[in-house]
Amino acid sequence: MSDKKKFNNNAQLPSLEPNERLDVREILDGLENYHPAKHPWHWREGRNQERKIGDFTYYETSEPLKNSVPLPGSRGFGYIDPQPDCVITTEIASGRFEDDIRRMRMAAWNGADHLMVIRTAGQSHIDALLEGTTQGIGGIPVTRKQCRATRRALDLIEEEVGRPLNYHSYVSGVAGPDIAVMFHEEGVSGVHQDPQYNVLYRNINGLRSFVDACESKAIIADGGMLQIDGAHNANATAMEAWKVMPELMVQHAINTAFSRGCGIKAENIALSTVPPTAPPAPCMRLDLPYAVALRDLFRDYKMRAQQNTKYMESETREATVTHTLNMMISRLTSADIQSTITPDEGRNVPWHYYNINAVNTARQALDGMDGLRQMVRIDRDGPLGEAVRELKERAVLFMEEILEVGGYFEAVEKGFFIDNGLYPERKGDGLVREKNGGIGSGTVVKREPDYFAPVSVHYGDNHLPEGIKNPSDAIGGDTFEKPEKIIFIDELDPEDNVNTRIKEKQNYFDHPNLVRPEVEWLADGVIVITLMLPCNRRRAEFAAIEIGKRLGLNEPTVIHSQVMHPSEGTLIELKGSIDFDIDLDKLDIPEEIPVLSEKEIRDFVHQRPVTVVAATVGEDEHSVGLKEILDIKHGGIEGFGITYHYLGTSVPVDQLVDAAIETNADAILQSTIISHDDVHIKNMEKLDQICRERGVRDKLILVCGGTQVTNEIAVKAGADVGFGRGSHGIDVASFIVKTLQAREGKEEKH
Ligand code: Z98
Repeated sequence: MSDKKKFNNNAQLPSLEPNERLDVREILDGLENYHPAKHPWHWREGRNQERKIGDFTYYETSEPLKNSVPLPGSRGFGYIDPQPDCVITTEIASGRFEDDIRRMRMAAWNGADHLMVIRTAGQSHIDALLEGTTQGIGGIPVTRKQCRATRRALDLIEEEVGRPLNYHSYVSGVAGPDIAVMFHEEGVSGVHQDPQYNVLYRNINGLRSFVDACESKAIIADGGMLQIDGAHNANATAMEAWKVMPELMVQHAINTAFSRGCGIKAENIALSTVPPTAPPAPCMRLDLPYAVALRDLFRDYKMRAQQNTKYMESETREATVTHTLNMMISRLTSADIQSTITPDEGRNVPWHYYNINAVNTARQALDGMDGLRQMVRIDRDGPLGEAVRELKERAVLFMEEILEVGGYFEAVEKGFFIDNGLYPERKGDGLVREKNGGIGSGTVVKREPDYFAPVSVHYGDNHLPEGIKNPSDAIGGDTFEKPEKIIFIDELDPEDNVNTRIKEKQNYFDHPNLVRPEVEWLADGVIVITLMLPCNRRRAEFAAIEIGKRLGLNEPTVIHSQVMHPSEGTLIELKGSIDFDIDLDKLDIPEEIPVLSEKEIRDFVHQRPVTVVAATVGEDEHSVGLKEILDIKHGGIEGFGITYHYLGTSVPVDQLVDAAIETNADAILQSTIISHDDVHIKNMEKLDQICRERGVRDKLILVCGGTQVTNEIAVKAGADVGFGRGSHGIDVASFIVKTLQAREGKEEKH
């Protein structure tokens, strides 16, 4: 019996329906009896093999998803969705776990399989587990209930997308080991754990941190979780991040060696690496040697390449370019995990749809660079080899000096770390942490000679009392072995919990037809508008706020402004919120005509040539709309191999029909751009009527278009289909092909 079946007892939920929102109430129902299976880290399946997807051969992909949202450009390739070989991470931080899980579902559909939740500000300083589902700031308070609910939701989501999902959070702070135990119990697959992080960034006593880390790491090892270290934080913290490259290597070395000593297997240890620079710095020349040097020194370990956010301002375009350059390095040096963060830190708001965009930037760039290393080789003979050697030397010298001064704690006390000098140069501006100072100093107690802990996973000496074989036998099995022994504490705060939040949003739960835009939380009402104002930046920002007020937005705030020219123009992105709902049931939504992929259309036309005649009819001299539908240059039907005869403008309807008969056409494309006195309707009726009179109505497909044409109007007037504003060649080509397929398929059967 699999672990999953054994522990899921009666708490199995029905599968998710792609066309229904995930209902957190179902996830919470019976949660106290739900025990997630152990979820060791999962790498994507089917890597390192050639794979044929659509018309192409790929070399760096993994198994496809069962359900996904393909990249928009896939339309040109038959909606293929190659999944890169590396795990893709998204970081999620709404502050409410019930909204986090909806983001996770979206991210999973867009190709993420590493869902990392950020913890609420300050949780590192709390010396015990938190309980309940309180709201957080910049992340969620990580608690058992929230973890269990998230894992339960992910169990459903992974079934929906057809790929296991790694759930990840942080084992740091003074409650580190408690959190590690809880994560093991609740099926967490990946964690950040690095005692140096506590020391440097959370000012937790060094000795306490390293002792705690031993216990945490033993538990992480037993859970088969993947561990990510914290070296990249030096990069994010240092003023001149590219100067701390040798130090980063030293930090990686300390945590990897320490983790191995605590029992974590090398394949479950990932280095957290970030390219240290970004444009306009000549980043490739600095970042590539760094990535190569890391792989030289840490061959046995996995590489988690994190998106560089240090130089990110509020412009998403800029962030996307930096991210893409980062992925060039990931492809050239082979990353095991590609991390993405919402490219929005500069706006200081968790815009979750940008989270998804970051995941898509990864999927797109990695797919696009598939197999790059077959054609491009790292040239170690030139400046790259030189830079790699130099970096490694600097790192080794740094480590030697740590040993010379008496070890890690002494080095930290002397301010060796986060110094902005390129080692061996020192600027003297490093972080100083006293050996005996910091939170939790003096709290480490030496174990008694007969120390005994009745648990199945433990670090260090454990003296078994006589007659006991396994330590946990002393208590009849521990919570790792008997999850039913876990004490589930529900809500401690009567006000601040998921139930009160659900009640506040009750209307949206009861009526899924009611929608309000959202960014962070369900129906928060937040929207963004883009404006170009012909003035300087400062005045544009104030003008934009005034525009927001007049539009009736609540709290209009400028989240991005970009100078196009000091006086000609400033581009502004303005956020604000609205407080009305749209009732989807009250909208008059015309039926959507599903469109075939470009490939399907081309393949059909290749087998069975298609000819059409086209014209703007009546007194109408406008040709632009129809040309867009026809010409190859504008994505018109010609591009799919369809032959067209264009008769021009102001063509009488009967001439169009004659031409169709003469050329033995399959379809007529009739356009009326300018219409008064319903002439567009009259033209369509006339077309149908003439075709009937000439006995060709059943043979010809009548396609009518124009600015005032809708499908409903056209069909009512006797056409087969109508295309209005915003229609493209593919819409028309798809309709023609589908109609021919339906007709000719039927004929064959007869
Ligand atoms: C990341 N975007 O790495 P608090 N431990 C380590 C960390 O790196 C972090 C934490 C703990 C980054 C996120 N990293 C930043 C080694 C955070 C978090 O104390 O809860 O913030 O710990 O994915």
